[in-house]
Amino acid sequence: MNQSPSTQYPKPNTLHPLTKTIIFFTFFLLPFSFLFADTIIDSVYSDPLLDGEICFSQNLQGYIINNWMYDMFVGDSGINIIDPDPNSYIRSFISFYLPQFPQNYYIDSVFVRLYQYDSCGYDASTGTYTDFPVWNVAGGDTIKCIMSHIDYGDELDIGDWEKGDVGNPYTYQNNIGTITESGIDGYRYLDVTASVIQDYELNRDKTQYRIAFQIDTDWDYESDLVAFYTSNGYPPHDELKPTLYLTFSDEINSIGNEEIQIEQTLNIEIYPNPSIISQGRQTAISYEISQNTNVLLQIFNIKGQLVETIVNKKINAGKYTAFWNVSNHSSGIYFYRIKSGTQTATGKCLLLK
Ligand SMILES: [Ca+2]
Ligand SMILES: [Ca+2]
Ligand SMILES: [Ca+2]
Repeated sequence: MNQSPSTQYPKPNTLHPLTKTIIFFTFFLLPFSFLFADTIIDSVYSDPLLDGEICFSQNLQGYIINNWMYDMFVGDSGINIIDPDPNSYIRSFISFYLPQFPQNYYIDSVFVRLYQYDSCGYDASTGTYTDFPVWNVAGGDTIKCIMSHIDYGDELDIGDWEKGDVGNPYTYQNNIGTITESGIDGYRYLDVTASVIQDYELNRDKTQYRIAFQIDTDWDYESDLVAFYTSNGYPPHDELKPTLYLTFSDEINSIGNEEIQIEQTLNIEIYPNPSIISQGRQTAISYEISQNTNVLLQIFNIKGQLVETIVNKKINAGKYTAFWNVSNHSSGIYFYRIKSGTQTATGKCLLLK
């Protein structure tokens, strides 16, 4: 089986340029010594042979496998797409070959990125079309498109339809997260760190997912769909292809929340968090202090060099939001450190341009 297109380990400043600026901030706080850890970032496209979808056809009362396509549909077809095959419903599958694990490194974070280029939905209660699926069924207010962590092997076959369902032995974990709940076209991200760690531990060469709605069809004879691009060559833009972003660190304390030991006394929130896209060129760091004090908020690069001081002043107790304009900064790992009196908290972000 072919190896995925990119398995080398570019340093952050050589990461493939992307058209948008995206920032991930980790939820957890890290010891400041982590600033001096060595970090590897790898980006891997999904495997074109394993991108695809399975449609359950109402007319045939059987399954149709579609791969080698340039899109992945999730939802139901209604009568608009496959006439006269009403309400056939579709689940999509995606697969990434995992790069060789770099020696003496540990997984820091892994994100899946998909590009959602279309969606449509019909609201039977109002008789109107929207740009996102509408499920007029009991519980239909839940229109999240979810991903499950599965093993569907080296090819997509009809036996994979239920991989992702509770109780299927090839389902590692159903509903690992929401990949989209919006009709807005654009990138979608999901933190799959735990899933990829599990795949490495099982000596799997792939990390695989099923994408589905929690409701297969609403039987309103209208299409309710969301569509993502695959790796199959159209459109020919790498930045639109499904991509897995992996970061490895040589510091063991970068793995997972439970191994992080730090006295967390400041209340800090970061926007966007890892599952939200930063559409603009600045990001917000919110913090709350309980007493009047000096606050120092600074950004550092991977070498531990000061990049920018965001806040340095005495402020009253309360909740504040500081903004970091990233338009002049290159791709890579950055760290923020906030000091309030004797208290210090440190976090990490991944900037992709
Ligand atoms: Ca509908
Ligand atoms: Ca299979
Ligand atoms: Ca429908």
